[in-house]
Amino acid sequence: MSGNAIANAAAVLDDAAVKAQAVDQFAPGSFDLADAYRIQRASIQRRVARGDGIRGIKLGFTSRAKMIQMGVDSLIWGWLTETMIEEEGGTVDLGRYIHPRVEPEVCFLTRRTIDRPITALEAADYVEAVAPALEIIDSRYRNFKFTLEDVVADNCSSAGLVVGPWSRRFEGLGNAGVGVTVNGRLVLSGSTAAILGHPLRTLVQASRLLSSCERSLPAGSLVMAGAATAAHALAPGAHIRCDINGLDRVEFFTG
Ligand code: OOG
Repeated sequence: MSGNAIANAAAVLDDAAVKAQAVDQFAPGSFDLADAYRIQRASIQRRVARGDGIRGIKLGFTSRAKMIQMGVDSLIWGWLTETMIEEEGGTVDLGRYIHPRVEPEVCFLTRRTIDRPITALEAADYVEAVAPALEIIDSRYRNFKFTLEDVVADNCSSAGLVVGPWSRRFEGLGNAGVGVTVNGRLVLSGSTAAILGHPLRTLVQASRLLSSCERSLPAGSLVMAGAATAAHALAPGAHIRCDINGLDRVEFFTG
């Protein structure tokens, strides 16, 4: 794909996000996965040029539940920026989203620069703290329908994130119960074991993915490990709360 075509596709997706207006999927076979990551990078550069800052990365499709819900079967990654961070306990204005969905996640704060592939044994040493988190995904494609290449180009549907209190309680993280309630009613439940068997493994995967495209992640970055369950559609006037056993809770309201 030419540099121009990459820039054009990035502009289409970035405009869709800014205007909160869905766009059509790209024609099948328009670009391959390597080009999809180039489009993703170009769209993030547009955000950065507007003054947004990179805060970390997210992994996607780290659980079977997510792969099945979206019909995609490869692990993907995208960027998290400053303006995506919503206030914990605050009200999220759904007006800036197209068709937002929420999913329960584990968020890591990194302690060391990740600049090479790391092993599972090393992963804990790269973590400063862990927090329960809620990701708000919002595909820029009409009807939330996409191919693997489409969703990668669209920065893996990254749109918002709400991060709960940080802690260093890693003991039960490999198999902690996860529950999401909407207005007090349980809508999603599962275990952190659904995330690659143990959420810490996402750091291993992240380090490999970053190395394969010659990128590194500075200490102090956020790493969202991917949803433990399928995603749930958001509507205004709701109180969303996620509890992860052994960690704290994280919540927000929708307006
Ligand atoms: C793509 C993003 C997947 C996750 O946690 O697995 C994702 C999507 O489902 O729109 O964020």
